[in-house]
Amino acid sequence: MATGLTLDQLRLDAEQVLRSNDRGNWTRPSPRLYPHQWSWDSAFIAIGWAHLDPLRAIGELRSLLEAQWETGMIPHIAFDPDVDLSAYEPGPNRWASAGHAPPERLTSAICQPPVHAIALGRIREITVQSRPELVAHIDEAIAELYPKLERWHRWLHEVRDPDGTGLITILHPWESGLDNSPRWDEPLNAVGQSTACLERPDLLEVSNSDERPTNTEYRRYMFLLESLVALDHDQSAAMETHPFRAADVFFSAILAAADDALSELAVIAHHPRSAHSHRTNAALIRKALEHRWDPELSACLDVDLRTGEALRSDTIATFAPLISGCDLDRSAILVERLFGPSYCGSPGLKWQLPPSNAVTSPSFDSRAYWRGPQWAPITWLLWWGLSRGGHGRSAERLRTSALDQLSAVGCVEYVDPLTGDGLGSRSQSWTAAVALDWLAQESSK
Ligand code: 9WN
Repeated sequence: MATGLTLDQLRLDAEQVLRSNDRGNWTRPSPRLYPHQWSWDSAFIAIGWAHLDPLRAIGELRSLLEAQWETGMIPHIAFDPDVDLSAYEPGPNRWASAGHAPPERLTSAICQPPVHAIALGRIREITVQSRPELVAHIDEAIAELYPKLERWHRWLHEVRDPDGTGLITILHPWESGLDNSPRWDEPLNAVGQSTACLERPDLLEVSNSDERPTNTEYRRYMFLLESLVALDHDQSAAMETHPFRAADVFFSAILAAADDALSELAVIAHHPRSAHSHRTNAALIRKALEHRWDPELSACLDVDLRTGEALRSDTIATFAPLISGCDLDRSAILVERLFGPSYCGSPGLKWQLPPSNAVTSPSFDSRAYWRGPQWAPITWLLWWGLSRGGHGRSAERLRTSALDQLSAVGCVEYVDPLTGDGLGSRSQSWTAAVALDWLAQESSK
């Protein structure tokens, strides 16, 4: 593991991580733990590639979109048929997605947060700054990819929010990307457990199984997968009857920011009249997030759609409005909370970076995956949201602390906020990608 790197060494290290996980036109999230293509990982990874090779960055998104379903959904995993399929579970056979996935493609059957349009916009920005001679090529690629991203967003708005509430429903904690976050404890505990043989190749790759979700959580994840397979992935049926349905504020906030990004891409892609509808969609989500605000907790709360109850946890999802964009009063409260004692300002933290769960929360566990550790792509989303919202100084605080941490621990998957230990995979592509993006800001200062 890299320790005590200078920023120049970190840049080389991050580049090496991307290059060693490169599979030609897509990138593994990590060499062994995640050997296939993951949806939101690829979006972050594309931002990293943009600093090395903008056309390769486009290739990353293009290859992911080749796995897009006819419906518009981008599956959360596009499986690599050349990898031994027992290397990652659940593999393609469990998802039974043939007939839905594009012909000859092996995919999962759920989705992940829609960071893709944000990534495409960022690739263009980076190219304008660093390789202006390539901007025309990027714009051609935007014209090619925009219709696919438009279908993806339309699917989310129409299928996962059929009543136009402004909040997107997720059908599996894996769709949130923050898998075993305490946000989902209550609805997940109400879900049955699969009795199928449980394969956990992931536990062979991490030094301590406590850093990964538990077997009970996995049995529930598998139960949900089996429920979706039993419906042959019929989304409208799942939206009525599936045993896990939650309105996800963090996912929705990312979609709002991505709708804004898509409105700018629409203009470049010669669809200027669509720009307005993307902005309208973003505004609808922002309004819905306002209604999800809990003044007592000063947090934006998810909803368990099976009970209609708010999910009262204090996790990183609290800060969803900083990503979607919100008014000044709300952002001032959230910035104060972000740097306050439950999050970055907790006195015990090694680096002042947001833990995935409030340090003051009873469910906080500094080593357990999404129940406490710090994750670089999440810090990146907050950094990007703060910069976009005009909170430049706060954004800069996150960026400099993140670079301090990365220089000390390298491009690991997640970090124990108390000890500063790097956890999970040692060569995580999205960590390397956001490191390259933050380092580029350093050189342009
Ligand atoms: C399940 C690849 C993915 C990330 C997720 C992260 C983890 C998978 C797993 O790894 O999830 O999708 O096997 O635990 O939670 O956010 O996209 O890096």
